[in-house]
Amino acid sequence: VTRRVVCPGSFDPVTNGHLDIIGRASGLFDEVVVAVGVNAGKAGSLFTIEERIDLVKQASAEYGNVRAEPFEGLLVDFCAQRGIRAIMKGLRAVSDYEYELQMSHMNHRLSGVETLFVASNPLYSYLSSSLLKEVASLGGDVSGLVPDLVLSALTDRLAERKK
Ligand code: COD
Repeated sequence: VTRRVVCPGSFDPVTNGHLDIIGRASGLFDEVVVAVGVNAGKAGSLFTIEERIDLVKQASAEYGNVRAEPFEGLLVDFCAQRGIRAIMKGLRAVSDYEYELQMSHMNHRLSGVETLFVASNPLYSYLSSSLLKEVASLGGDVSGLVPDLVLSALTDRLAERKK
């Protein structure tokens, strides 16, 4: 059997924190499907769904067993449509835990899908896409927190927005 796992999120844009989890999933499973939320809760994303998927694809190309797909609606439906029985999530801090635990119970109740939690790499445990965007938009140096290709996409997009 091919063991597959889903790593879901908004990825607006993908950071080294996300990539740490994706890379670890890639080592544990035969295939990783990164599910990029079309709406994913947050109003006004900086990158379009196509751009977010493209950045994930490029940044995770080196792993060889990672693909990225858009998703809309319930995550459990995305998993069920593909016959995938596990979701992998990173836990950064206690603040992530409550909401993640709540979602994992709900998802399990809805479809029986299992959620696997891995402890975030301490190098990136304070990192979120929203904080990254805030710091970058105010002129802070975010190099080292995202891959170079994401850094240049971010720099370009923020410059366009200023015009
Ligand atoms: N280090 C390690 N892991 C990280 C880091 C970091 N620095 N940053 C993020 N992560 C991991 C976390 O596991 C996180 O959950 C994931 O990456 C994605 O992060 P984001 O911020 O891109 O995505 P979110 O939190 O906005 O994504 C939320 C979902 C889209 C997964 C969620 O809302 C969802 O499943 N929605 C679909 C609708 C649905 O099914 N709802 C019912 C849920 S019970």
